[in-house]
Amino acid sequence: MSLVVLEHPAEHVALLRLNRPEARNALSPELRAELRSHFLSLSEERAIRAIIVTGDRKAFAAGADIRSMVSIGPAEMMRRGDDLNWGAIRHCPKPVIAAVNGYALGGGCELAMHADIIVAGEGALFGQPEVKLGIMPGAGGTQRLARAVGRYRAMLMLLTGQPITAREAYEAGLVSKITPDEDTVPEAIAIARAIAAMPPLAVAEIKQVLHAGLDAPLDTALMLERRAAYLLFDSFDKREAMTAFLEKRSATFSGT
Ligand code: DAK
Repeated sequence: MSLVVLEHPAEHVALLRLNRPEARNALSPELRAELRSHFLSLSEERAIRAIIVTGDRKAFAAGADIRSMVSIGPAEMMRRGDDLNWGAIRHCPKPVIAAVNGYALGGGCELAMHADIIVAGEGALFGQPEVKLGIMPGAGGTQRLARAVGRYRAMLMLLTGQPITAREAYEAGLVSKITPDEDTVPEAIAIARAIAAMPPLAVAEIKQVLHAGLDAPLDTALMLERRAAYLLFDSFDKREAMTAFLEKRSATFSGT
């Protein structure tokens, strides 16, 4: 049985469903390897224009698999090379949408924060409880969380291990949109379809520039933005989109 199930809920849209419900979708080494392999191939698949990651109603993911970590030391953790798994998601050029229901804890919260857009069900809980286990986040939990919600809210969550609700996460800027629990995945699919209908080169450039620019000095980031914007003027899709607007018809994009 696959630990990550690949579905195609709409044209140009891939959905990856974590499938370890009995362990609250804890991210075992095997599950991470499957997730990585899906991201590597979907990143290269031209027909795919948006990727959704989701879990089930009880858990998006309850974090790294504690059972697989309880008796290992730093050398074994390093040998596992987990950053290669995260890197496959981090470097994915397609927009990634996390559809979160239930627990998004530890590595699960970090997985959600690897996404470009987070849609959360009202009952979702986001937290970094690693401190309770005598460790700390190792996949961006201190850095991405602080960038998303600010250092003071992040510090509170990280040092107490207490989760926040979907509503609190939305108000803090960690969540893009809240939905009733049953609508989380349909909403993520609707967003993915809307993105998939956009010119792919423009989508890819916007994603790349937003991420790269956020951690660069403002002048450098603005230059990155201008360069990418100039580049898009060379695309077939830009000519098609503007011509279609002037001719009052809908555009057809080829990703060129
Ligand atoms: N790992 C392994 N098994 C887990 C799990 C996890 N993270 N979370 C839940 N499970 C398993 C439970 O052991 C239980 O298994 P059985 O006893 O049935 O065999 C089953 O899932 C159902 O769990 P519960 O009975 O506890 O279910 P509840 O609905 O009552 O509670 C819960 C759900 C998510 C609130 C609770 O299970 C929970 O607190 N889970 C642990 C959450 C957590 O502490 N997450 C953080 C894990 S550490 C690194 C540095 C750090 C890390 C990794 C790398 N580097 C240096 C690179 C670590 C990151 C983490 O994420």
